[in-house]
Amino acid sequence: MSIPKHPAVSEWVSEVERLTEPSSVHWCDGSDAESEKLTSQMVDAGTLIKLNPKKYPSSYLHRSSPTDVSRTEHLTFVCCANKEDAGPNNNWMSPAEAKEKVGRLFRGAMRGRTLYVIPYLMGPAGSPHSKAGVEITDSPYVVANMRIMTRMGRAAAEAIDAGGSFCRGLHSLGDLSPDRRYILHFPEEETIWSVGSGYGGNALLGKKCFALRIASWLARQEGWLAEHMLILGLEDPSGEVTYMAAAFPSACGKTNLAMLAPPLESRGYKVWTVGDDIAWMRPGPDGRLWAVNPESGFFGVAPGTNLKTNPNAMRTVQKNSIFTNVGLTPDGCPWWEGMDDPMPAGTLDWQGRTISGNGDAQAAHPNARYTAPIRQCPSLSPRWDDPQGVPISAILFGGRRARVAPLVYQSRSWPHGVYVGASMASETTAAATGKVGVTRVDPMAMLPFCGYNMGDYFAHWLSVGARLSNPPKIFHVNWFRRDSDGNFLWPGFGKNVRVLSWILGRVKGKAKACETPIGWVPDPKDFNADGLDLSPGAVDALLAVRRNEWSADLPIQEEFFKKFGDRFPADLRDEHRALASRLA
Ligand code: SAT
Ligand code: MN
Repeated sequence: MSIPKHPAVSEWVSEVERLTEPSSVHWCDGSDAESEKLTSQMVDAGTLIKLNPKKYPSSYLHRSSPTDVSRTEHLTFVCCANKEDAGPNNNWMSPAEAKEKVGRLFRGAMRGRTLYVIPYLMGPAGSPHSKAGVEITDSPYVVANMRIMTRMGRAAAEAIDAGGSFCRGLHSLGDLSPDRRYILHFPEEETIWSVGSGYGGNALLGKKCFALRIASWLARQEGWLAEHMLILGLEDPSGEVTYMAAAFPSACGKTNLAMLAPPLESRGYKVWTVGDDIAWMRPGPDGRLWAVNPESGFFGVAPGTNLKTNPNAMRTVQKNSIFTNVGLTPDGCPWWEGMDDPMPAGTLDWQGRTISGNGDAQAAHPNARYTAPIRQCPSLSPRWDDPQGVPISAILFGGRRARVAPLVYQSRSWPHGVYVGASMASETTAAATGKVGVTRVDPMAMLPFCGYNMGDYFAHWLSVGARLSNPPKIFHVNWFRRDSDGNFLWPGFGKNVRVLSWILGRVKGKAKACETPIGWVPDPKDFNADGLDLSPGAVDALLAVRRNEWSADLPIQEEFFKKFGDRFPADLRDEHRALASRLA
């Protein structure tokens, strides 16, 4: 059966029906026939525009409401009984207040609309890592995206019926007004309420809401990690594959790294994609950390993606994909800034307007997205769906930083690595509403996604490490360092394989490194920069550890850590002090 029979599901659906008063109810089975029917209804309603079937078969464009284009962190809340448990990293509302205030917005919200019930599974079928959810939504666009991003249908129904436990996600578009928009998490009830937005991270409740915020809460109780990380396998010239997980904030290149196509001069290395956004990782009986990708699709940033920066993504989105807020060419193809060919005349912008000739008009919104099935990725790892997951040998933390952080360095130990993750900083991007380019501390790239007090989260990281006899080595990378004229020092993209291969060398105990106050950095003399066409002195500048810059960063970290009071682990305070004294 493709639809769960467990009474807990039908009872909850009835309850939501009484609250939201839809005109009809549709239980999604995830079938092709269902998808075709829903899609053609959306085309008729104008929610989707069919793209050129020769160039982009079975693919569609969706234009969102202009004020609903990214995550809204200020409208996102954790609603647990005790405010301290949500921590200073989350907005908090008491569960009673939240239900009263936002319950009102759900009352009658689905009048004249269809209520869709989406049973879904996060993670491979039959995996001890996996968890089930049910999302109720009045948005067929959400159904179409969830069908790509999660496992809908039989695997989900079986998991729900077998266990009877599932994450409840209630979503309504409401009136799409930011004034009546709330993304609420009730971790103690494994429940999500989202109203007033149709945007990915706010509305595809399996993704950030369940797989990160609720899952991180569960993971702490159950002894595992739910992380904002890509997972890749790096195959070396001998054919051996080593798995790495990497955390970068939204729109900082996780998808590009996960699908990295090494250039010819790196012959012999190959990257296999396991996931591009979320990793669920747990200690295995062998003392290693094992990871699965809970998702089954990509919700990637379109602008800047092209055959040079990410050829695998370009091939992945060639069919069965949904494009949101990109431009539309006169021959019915998606177009965004940074695509390989120049914008064809007559292209419409992301709101369907003709583009004026003055040259600064944007065709795509900077946070325009594609939703595409992972199975279409040419670099897809044969183990992406392995119920056991893959063993992680290296964890990378990375920010977008013009200064301070070198291209790559290795932490001194697991606790020091946790400190490196906890203190990482990055410049903000268009993935969230607000100012772009502001540097903020974003620990493990989880600041918007950790569903509980980050002081406890850091302690949990330390305790997971203590349970691993063979923990991954922890690194920090920064592709975004600039020279004094503001130019990027590092070419990035495919060339990042140079950094991955140094990391692999460290994992295998083969690559040389220099000890610095912040950790182990490649020796500029033996860092392979041949053929990269870097400016003179770039390697030294990329790898430099400038004590004055680092010392200036310490008070910023300290101020951030202070917010967590007693919940901030003493071991990390010690790491902070030790770094300060190494820098002095
Ligand atoms: O949150 S989304 O899934 O919409 C994308 C992101 O910001 O990482
Ligand atoms: Mn993300």
